Amino acid sequence: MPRLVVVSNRVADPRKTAAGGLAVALADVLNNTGGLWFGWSGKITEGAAESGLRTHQAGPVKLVTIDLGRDDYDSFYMGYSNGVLWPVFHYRLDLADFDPGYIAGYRRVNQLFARRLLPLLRDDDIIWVQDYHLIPLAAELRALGCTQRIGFFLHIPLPPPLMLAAIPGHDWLIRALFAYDLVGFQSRADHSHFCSYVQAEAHAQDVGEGRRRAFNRTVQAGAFPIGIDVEEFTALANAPDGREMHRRMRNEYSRRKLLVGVDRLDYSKGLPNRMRAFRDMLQRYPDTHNSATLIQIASPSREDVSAYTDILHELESICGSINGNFGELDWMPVRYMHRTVARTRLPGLYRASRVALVTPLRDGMNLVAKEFIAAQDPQDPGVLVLSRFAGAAEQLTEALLVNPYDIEGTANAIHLALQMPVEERRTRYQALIESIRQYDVHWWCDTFLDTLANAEAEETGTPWLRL
Ligand code: GDG
Repeated sequence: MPRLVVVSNRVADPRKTAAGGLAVALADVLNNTGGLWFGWSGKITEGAAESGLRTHQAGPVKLVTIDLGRDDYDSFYMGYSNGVLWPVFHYRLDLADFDPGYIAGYRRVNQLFARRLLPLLRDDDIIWVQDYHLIPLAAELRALGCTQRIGFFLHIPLPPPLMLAAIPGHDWLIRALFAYDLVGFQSRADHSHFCSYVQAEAHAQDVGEGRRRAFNRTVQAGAFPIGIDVEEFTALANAPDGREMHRRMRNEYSRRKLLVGVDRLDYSKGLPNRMRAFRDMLQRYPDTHNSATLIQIASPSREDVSAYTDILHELESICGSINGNFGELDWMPVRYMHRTVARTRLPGLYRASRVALVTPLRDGMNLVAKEFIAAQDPQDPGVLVLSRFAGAAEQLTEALLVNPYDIEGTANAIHLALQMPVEERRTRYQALIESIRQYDVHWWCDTFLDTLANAEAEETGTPWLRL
């Protein structure tokens, strides 16, 4: 059995719970398979490029991390990854900062990762690289002579070709994907953007079975929608913390229907639009006054990026005005918390809620949508209001799908969700839970790794042209 080597920007102890979709999914995978997890320690130190590796055994998983220098952090992490790729890949060209200095740092850190990882590899390892920070990693590893199977999974969306083409050096970036044996996307839409891009910009040939040939290389690509560990999440809902949270929420809100939103505080998650839709619903449907409360958890994320400070202020201001305009002595329409809630308590909160609002403007997948359904009581399930722009909308078609830019339409859908009779809630829930069970995190991992193991190997002797 080959060893699995996962490489991602950040590494987390898989035995501890984490806030963040990627960390949660990878912890599930590695806890089951064991192996090596390589990435950045999260520490910034002087002379980092020469400093030692930090190694830590966490159950079946060996964690190996490196530090970054201040310049690398600024240009690789803050600059290119989160100032260029994150906004553009989420269709926010207006928020991108195309500083020409960033790309050198991005390249330098990917080279550093390759140099430090290579001596740790065994001949029959399978390497699985995660997400947008590390797109050129396989090309850098290949340039150092690495011949192992390497797969890549993009957790965030891939935008349509013309939007991608706004990134200076976009051709370099996409060409780097051809150093992988398999490239996975969250949705069919993302995969089709990749196919149209490589056809339009690189005249790629479709050589069958999901394979595309360009730049003298062939790569296999496809959609592998990520899922959750349904069993683990259901067990959390029934564990003492989950039950206690459920009981407390039910007691506290016994006279009211609860709506819930749980997101990292990020502009892609559409939080201000969600609040506007909730306010619009309160305005147009007086029956909801005193009878509906929205709990919004916005867990802190990348606080050193200015776009995040802006969204924080915008959100605080809308929530304040909703409570100021509609609140009563004994009713606050919105309870907004800018903090992380313990993972063990989330299922209880989801289960006590009649409606979940998952309304990103763009999202690779969105695991909260799946967690909410997994936590429901099958006899009295809540309703999922889901943005059509979340990758999850391709699978979860029995949710109430909304366009989060359409405030009035979203407000109507929230009202409909609050009024939905139990029979319809059960029917929708059944379809949703079946899909979530079938395409869970184990399906995601097994399908990706099987496809990677069986991907047709590149002809031996094809030299990898340096990027
Ligand atoms: C990326 C893509 C894709 C959130 N707040 C708290 C908390 N969370 C947990 C949730 C869930 C996870 O974080 C968030 O999942 P998302 O899917 O929304 O992910 P992103 O962090 O944006 O991650 C995304 C994902 O990768 C996986 O591929 O789905 O599209 O953007 O698990 O429960 N957890 C705790 N406290 C919080 O306050 N404990």
